[in-house]
Amino acid sequence: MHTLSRLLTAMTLAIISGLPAHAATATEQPAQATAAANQVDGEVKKINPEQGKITIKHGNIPHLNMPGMTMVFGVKDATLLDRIKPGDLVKFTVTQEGARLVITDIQAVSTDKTTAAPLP
Ligand SMILES: [Cu+2]
Repeated sequence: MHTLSRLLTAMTLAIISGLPAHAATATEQPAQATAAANQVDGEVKKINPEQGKITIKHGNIPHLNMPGMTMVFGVKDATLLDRIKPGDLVKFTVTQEGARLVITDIQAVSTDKTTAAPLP
């Protein structure tokens, strides 16, 4: 009986610890020296210059182990937000600083969505 409940506890813990996939992979992934060279495709959804934040529908980010999704990023320098506007298709560079994902560079590639590859 004791053995069974201990086994169940261990299994439950294993399941729980595997749940927050996005957060877990973000913190467990070691920083890579090549991160700065990895450009990510995205579409600007929202810009918040006051808080230095930007919402991007981004494509796959292999070096952060992240599939495509819409999420909020911080920016290294608020002036990066001056060159883009919501609706822009962009290429950006993102690195991990502690628990935060920070965009260190971003540029609009085209506002013509018909010629761009569709995001997942
Ligand atoms: Cu994401």
